Amino acid sequence: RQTASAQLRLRSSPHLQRRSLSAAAGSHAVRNLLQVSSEVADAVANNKPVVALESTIYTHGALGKDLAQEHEDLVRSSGGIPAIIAVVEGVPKVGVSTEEIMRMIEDEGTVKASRRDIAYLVGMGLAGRKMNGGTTIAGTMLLARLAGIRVFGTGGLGGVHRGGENSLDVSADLTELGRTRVAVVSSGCKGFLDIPRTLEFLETQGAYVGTYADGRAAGKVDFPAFWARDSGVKSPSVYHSEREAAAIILAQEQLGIESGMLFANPIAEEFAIPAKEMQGHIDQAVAEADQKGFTGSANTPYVLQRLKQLFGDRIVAANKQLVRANIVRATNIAVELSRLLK
Ligand code: PSU
Ligand code: MN
Repeated sequence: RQTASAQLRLRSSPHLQRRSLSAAAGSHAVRNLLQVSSEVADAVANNKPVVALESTIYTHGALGKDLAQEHEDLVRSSGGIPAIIAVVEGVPKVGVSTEEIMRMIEDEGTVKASRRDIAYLVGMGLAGRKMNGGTTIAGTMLLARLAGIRVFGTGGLGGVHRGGENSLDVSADLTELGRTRVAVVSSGCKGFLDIPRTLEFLETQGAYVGTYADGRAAGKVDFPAFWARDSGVKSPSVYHSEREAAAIILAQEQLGIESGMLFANPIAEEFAIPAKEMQGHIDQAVAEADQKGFTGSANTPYVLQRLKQLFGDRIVAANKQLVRANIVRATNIAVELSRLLK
């Protein structure tokens, strides 16, 4: 173990680190448009453990107004530096304040912002029409990468929707993982998605997918389904520790492989809701969304909101807990990565 660590340290020369930043991140134009808080900029420059946090979860997740502050506190108490990411009044920001998030929650016009929406919101802002955007996993990864952030903790990844082979409703989170080198820690993806096709798609995109083994033998670990620990589909890979995850992230960077990585983290047993218990409610919510025409980017928020009504507080508690656990796991990975880079 010592030897591997020494090797990783040796190879992380300042030269390699500089080159590993994307060409765009170094350009004047990006530096002028992208606003990175001084705390986050300093932390990135000095390889401190920065953790990106998405804002869609606050603006469109309906999990409560204090969530952003709770998450920031959690990153800090775990030894990291939080970087909430959003488009605030037309400005793409990394290191958004919790006051700004509050204002975005209150603004009914706040857009759910994926990759396709970023330049639109920023361009409109430049033209004088200032809009807010809560960034999805895809939108957050894109901006995190531009700011040089390597690790991102969140709830659930978007995926291939049921019937996606016909509707082509495939979350841009998946293609983002194929093209943007950021490590995402999530509880897999929602049980109302088509998980086998989601994993097939990620494989095609060249995105690493590993699940925290939690003491289980590799062959026994499912890719998790958000509220449920098991999805019935085996995880393509497993990791056994945060240090292993950090080493995998560093290897990807030093090999210059540009794709992102997904480190799945199953929900804790005591908060988990077995898939069988949820199936009926999921089927109902998905069917309703279909009938009422909640397609595209409106699908996930509708289904989540409906499940909350159908299933009650237990689902909210599970959702909150799993996001917290993922943020702690992400922070621990960032801390390990920071050690490897010293
Ligand atoms: N999972 C949640 N709450 C959410 C989302 C996922 O528990 O709000 C959001 C994430 O931001 C994710 C997005 O990136 O939904 C995926 O949406 P779509 O399927 O439209 O790409
Ligand atoms: Mn979609």
